[in-house]
Amino acid sequence: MPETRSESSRWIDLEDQWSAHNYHPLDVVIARGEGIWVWDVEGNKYLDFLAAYSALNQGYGHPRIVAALVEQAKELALTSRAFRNDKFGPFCEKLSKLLGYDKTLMMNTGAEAVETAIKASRRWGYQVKGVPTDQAEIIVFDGNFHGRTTTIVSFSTDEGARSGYGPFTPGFKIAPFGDLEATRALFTENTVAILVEPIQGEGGVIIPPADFLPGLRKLCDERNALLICDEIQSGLGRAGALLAHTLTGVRADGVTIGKALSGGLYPVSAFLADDAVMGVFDPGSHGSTYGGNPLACAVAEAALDVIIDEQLVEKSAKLGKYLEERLRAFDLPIVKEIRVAGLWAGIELTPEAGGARKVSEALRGEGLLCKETHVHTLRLAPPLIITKDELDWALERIEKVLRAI
Ligand code: IF1
Repeated sequence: MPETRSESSRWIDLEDQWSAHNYHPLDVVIARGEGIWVWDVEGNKYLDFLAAYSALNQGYGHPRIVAALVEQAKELALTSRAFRNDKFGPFCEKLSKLLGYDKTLMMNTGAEAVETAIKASRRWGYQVKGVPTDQAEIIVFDGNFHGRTTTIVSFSTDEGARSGYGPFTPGFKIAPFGDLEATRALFTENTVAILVEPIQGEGGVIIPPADFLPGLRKLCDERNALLICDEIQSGLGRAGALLAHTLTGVRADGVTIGKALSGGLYPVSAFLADDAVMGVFDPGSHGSTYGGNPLACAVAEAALDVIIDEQLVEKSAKLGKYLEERLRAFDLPIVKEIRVAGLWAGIELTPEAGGARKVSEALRGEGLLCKETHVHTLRLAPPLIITKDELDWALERIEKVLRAI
């Protein structure tokens, strides 16, 4: 056995020597993925319960998405937006119609989609609402995670994500997540938008009160501001809907999506809004070399087709209810709170449990990969293609490990 251990440590040593230490990953060296399963360099098999933070809602190496990637790569991968191509327009139409907005602006990473939403909101504020130049304010929420650019971490409340990166971008106000009155109190005549995750992922699957998003919608309508929902993690089926915020009967003025938009094959993200907002962009005012390239569009088209054709949204909603039922039946003293939306769960442990990292480590030993967040919360987010039997297999191990803590 010592020989096979050296397999993993060889990779770990290389990573530690040659990569920046900007993560603290589990010491599992994955070599192959298929569906909900991955295999490490030693041949050990694991069920992935993180799904690359919901980028893998369709599972690893989905054949339809891989085929689309391979076929398109042979034809045409990147033209830049200096020219037109035969994939971009049709995909923008598909995505806009699927999510119900007039227009799409394609980017690559989630952070870029969020930056696009921030730029759109500020320009809308100046051009449409009439806010004095450079006075635009955007309300965000504590515990937010919208990416890691210097502007985005400017309004992060996570010291680990923002310390040492100043000077920070002004123009953001932070309200307590879920608190409508505190949000109302932060509004001024210069407020151009509210930027909110319908459910906070990194925060540990934090689900706001049922009246929160409808209340934000009402506030934005009353005070002439845009409601922007960041659905990069909560969207595309994870929370049991194409867009999680619509579960509360609300329609946002702008939406960011990413991650599962490409099924974990290629970085694709987008900002969607109606013409009244998207019209603030004119040629040369925003862009990206790879944004919306033909390969990205082909991959994302297949990724969306898989979500629709395999009814992953419905599956997430239905199996998510079963997941919640099973988790709540654990009834364990070390569990402080269980939060579930679709096939997305946060199990918050009591401080006495000593943190969720050891649970992630113990689960790895049971053949299940997942990740802790904010010290005490175990985050569960399997690919949405998981079957009930596979979910039972995972829940058996999760219960066993939690009972042993
Ligand atoms: C990491 C978690 C963190 C996101 C939402 C925008 C982005 C993300 C709601 C930016 C990205 C990723 C980033 C990754 C870990 C993961 C994550 F929430 F999913 F768990 F960090 F908080 N909006 N979330 O969740 O998208 O630019 O990364 O494509 O940075 O460690 P990106």
